[in-house]
Amino acid sequence: MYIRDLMSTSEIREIKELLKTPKKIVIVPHRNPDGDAIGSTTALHQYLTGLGHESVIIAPNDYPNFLKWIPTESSIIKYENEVEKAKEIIAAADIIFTLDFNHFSRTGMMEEALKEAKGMYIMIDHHQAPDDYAAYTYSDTSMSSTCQMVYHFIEKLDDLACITPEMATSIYVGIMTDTGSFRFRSTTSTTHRVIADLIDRGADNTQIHQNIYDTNTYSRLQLQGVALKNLKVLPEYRTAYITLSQEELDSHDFKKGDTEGFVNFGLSLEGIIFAAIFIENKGEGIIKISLRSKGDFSVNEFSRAHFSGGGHNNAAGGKSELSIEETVDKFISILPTYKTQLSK
Ligand SMILES: [Mn+2]
Repeated sequence: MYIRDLMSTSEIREIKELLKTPKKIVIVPHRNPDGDAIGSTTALHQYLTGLGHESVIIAPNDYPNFLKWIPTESSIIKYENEVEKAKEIIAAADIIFTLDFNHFSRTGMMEEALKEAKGMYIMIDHHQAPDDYAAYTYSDTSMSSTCQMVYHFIEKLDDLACITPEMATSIYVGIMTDTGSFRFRSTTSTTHRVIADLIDRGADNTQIHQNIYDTNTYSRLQLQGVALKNLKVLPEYRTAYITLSQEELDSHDFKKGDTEGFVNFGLSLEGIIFAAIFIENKGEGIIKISLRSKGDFSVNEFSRAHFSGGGHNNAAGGKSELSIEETVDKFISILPTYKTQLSK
């Protein structure tokens, strides 16, 4: 497998040429889309529509309510709900953009339809170890977000003037959510320059922040209380973890997205550099795991090695088919192997 980091100028020229005539385009985010996935797909969708293309976003499944105000998101087709219609659109596409993921398996049940598609693939993504299915791969793991890459993609095509206030809003959302509001290491001076330009182009930063973060419900706040009560600290490994059982979720009217950000509570403790959350999902028969770290400790490698997942150096996901207690026991039993790295 070959990995190419950035698009060459000749590739950009080819893509520009390709987009000169109207095309049937499908844009696909990963399963369980987050702010970056919805922000990047809607921004690209608006851009391509503006150029005169026939563009459709098809998401594998639904996403949380706090994202349901982003410009043009209401037009997104959810594959899970409209399989036949979505399959037809995918099969007829000339170009398929895949955003914020780099392996078909990240689209769940959509994988098959994507594998059978005849259209040309263009990948824009910042996750590690991209697959090689795309004719054009714009992969850069140093990027804060796919949204920032969509901005640079439009910049490379010399079309920044096409960015409307709505597109600026979409792009802003993904950069803000994927950087923990501009505080993660991936936030560079360039990220801030992009953000400044988006504000100049009409993104209302205060309103966007409110729309995403000031959407708590009483039951979610109560669930947050349970998570904090369950927080355990392992000072010798500078590690903290949280568990949430299905029962605890059920008694707090749990909805998709309610536990978003909970994993970071542990990381806010002084001296803690590794945080985990274990969330029971009886429906899928698994424990969903989120991992976060500060500094050099790679939760991507940790998850790949032990919890069949992956992601970025400082943020990764994983899963376990053991019970929640067994999963936590396994987690704790692995930590001594990493003692040197964790005590650095
Ligand atoms: Mn992302």
